[in-house]
Amino acid sequence: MHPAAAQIRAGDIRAAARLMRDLDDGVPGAQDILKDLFPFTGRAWIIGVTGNPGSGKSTLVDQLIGTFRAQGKRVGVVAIDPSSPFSGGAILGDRIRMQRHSGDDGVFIRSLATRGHLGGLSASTVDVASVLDAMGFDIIFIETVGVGQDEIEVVYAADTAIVVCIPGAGDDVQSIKAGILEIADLFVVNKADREGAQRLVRDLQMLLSLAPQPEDAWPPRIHETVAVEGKGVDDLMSSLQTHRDWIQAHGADRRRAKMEWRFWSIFRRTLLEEARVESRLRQRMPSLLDDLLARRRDPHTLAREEVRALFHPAPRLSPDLSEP
Ligand SMILES: Nc1nc2c(ncn2[C@@H]2O[C@H](COP(=O)(O)OP(=O)(O)O)[C@@H](O)[C@H]2O)c(=O)[nH]1
Ligand SMILES: [Mg+2]
Repeated sequence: MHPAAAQIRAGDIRAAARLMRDLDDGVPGAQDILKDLFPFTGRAWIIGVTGNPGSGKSTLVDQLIGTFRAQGKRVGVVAIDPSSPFSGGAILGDRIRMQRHSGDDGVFIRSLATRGHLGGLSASTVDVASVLDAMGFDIIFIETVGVGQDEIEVVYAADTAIVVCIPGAGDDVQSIKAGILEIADLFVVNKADREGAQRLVRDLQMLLSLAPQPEDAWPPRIHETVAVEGKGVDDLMSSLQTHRDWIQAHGADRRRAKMEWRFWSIFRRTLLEEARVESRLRQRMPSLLDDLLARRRDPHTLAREEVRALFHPAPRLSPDLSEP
């Protein structure tokens, strides 16, 4: 076993934090450590929480951490906020919000900077969660801002997916993205102390009834909460447990689908990385861009040619064969 993997298995938080940072940064070699940890993963309950910025995800997670800790569970949190990779504002915010758990070694909170472009966000987030999984954390929250497809996919990687909505202008049912309805196991209408919460619940119920589920599927539930006051958190918690029981009884197909999703996500990233190196595209990019901007070539044809060239490199004729 890689020494760092052994340290992490032994509960070394610093070694774990270092590996998570390296995974997030795409440092070569980090995946070798993860490889040794992988056999010890698959035990944690991964709960994805997504929703618009400011909807109260961190506040809610903070409440749920408290409840899980009261049950003696160890809890990890991976928080991602693509809106603030530079300012670090949200990262600081999350730290402060969850500060009451900062002295608790049964809680580990990690904010990712989401430098992972090239479709790397989803893959590296799940990898980071795997580190916590291998360390024996019972519950792992993945908090993402529900802005792009990638963030939605991160939630798809979870065992249980919570989508947080709030009443009020700009965050009503119309703004609930296609794709999110399908992935949500539990809807939370947070800030239920505000006007319009009940209407939002009714709208969600209607939307769900319009999208008929297969008979054997989990019927998504809707909960109202006031996360700042802890209101509704107990009910949400009991639905979470019910969902957990449900996936343990009926979740085999789902686990397969998620593993397949994870594989393709890594495959896509690996392919892009390899292609970038192999084709030396980076070096050739300036002249390619000149051609594209001058409309001498079009990006579709160019991309296809580059991909074809990777798989079918032009045979290099040896000098004596090429001469007649
Ligand atoms: N009125 C009200 N405010 C809330 C509630 N939950 C969270 N907030 C506030 O909403 C703001 C954003 O919360 P935060 O948890 O950081 O949202 P996130 O960006 O989704 O993680 C904070 O100022 C919270 O105190 C709630 O139920 N009611
Ligand atoms: Mg947050």
